[in-house]
Amino acid sequence: RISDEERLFDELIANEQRIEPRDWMPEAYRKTLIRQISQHAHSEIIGMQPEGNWITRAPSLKRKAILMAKVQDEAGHGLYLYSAAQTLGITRDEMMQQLIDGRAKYSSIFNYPTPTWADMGAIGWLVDGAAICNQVPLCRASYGPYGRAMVRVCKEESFHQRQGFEILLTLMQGTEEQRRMAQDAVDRWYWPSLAMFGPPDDRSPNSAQSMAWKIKRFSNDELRQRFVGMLVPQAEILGVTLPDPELRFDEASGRYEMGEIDWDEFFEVLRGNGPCNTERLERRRTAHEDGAWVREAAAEYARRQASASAL
Ligand code: FAQ
Repeated sequence: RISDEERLFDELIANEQRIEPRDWMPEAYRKTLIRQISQHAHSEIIGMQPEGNWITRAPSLKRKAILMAKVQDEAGHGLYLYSAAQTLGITRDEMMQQLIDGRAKYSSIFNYPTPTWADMGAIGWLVDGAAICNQVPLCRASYGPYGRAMVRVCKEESFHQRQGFEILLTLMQGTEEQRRMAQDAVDRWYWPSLAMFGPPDDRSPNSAQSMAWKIKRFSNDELRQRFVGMLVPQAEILGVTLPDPELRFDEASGRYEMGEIDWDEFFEVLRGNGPCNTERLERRRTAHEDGAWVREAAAEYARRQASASAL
């Protein structure tokens, strides 16, 4: 027998209405959301590092100002998402501890290095492009605070994607060496950006339930298809080649056929064995420890303000 509360929850979901923090929800729904939203928040925070690597070396003052603004947006998205996760009953301290202990996941994509300036272009174009494809449907996620956070995040991501596209376009209109640098970055980021959407549908244990709860609206493979469909005409404008010789549009099925993603590599990265996993976590851990005095000072200041106003 299902309870009245559960019936109401099911009705809200069926009617495309939103679940809010104080509403009753199944424990598994709460857990799934904490998992996904905290992983998403961690991705934004760890995701600041690959691009942070180029802030001091951006090729002009203008490029530097833009890149700084983008990385700051990522910090903002992370904080926004941690706040959304906190409405589900987990504290920020717990989430941060899970991340720095290496118990939490964050997107595989941020474990790849950024050796050249063109990587800033490829990240904007491909990584933010994939993020938009994945996150626009999340604006309609059934959990209110998550869906609303996504609206603002997506607006900022589209600016990020345009700036990446524009970096690549500038390089592609430059010297032979600059064109080679742009193509090399696209070659290195293309496959990992496809893997951002997660494992194939038949190996995605969470998808069915998350779709039934209307957290996810499309499957991992459906979103990957959409992403490739977006990239193909843009790659043509850029003049870059997508590094998949098997990629072609199949008129009959209306789908893109593509080469096989290296799933062994993907799962290795998830297990902590990607090219930069250790470095990324170490950096976050050090930043957290170095920032301890700031958190303590802020907490002490808040305590004094509260006791002063109580007088
Ligand atoms: N990396 O059953 P599924 C950004 C895990 S965008 C690592 O399919 P689900 C913006 C998955 O967690 C990047 N782990 O799982 C930016 C699960 O493990 P668990 C962040 C992955 O949740 C741009 C297991 O595999 N975006 O940060 C990945 O239904 C530039 C089985 O998978 C989001 O987080 C992966 N790629 O679908 C920032 C979007 N894929 O938890 C800076 C929100 C899968 O059971 C610079 N998240 N896994 O132990 C989602 O939409 C979903 O969580 C998916 C995965 C689609 C990522």
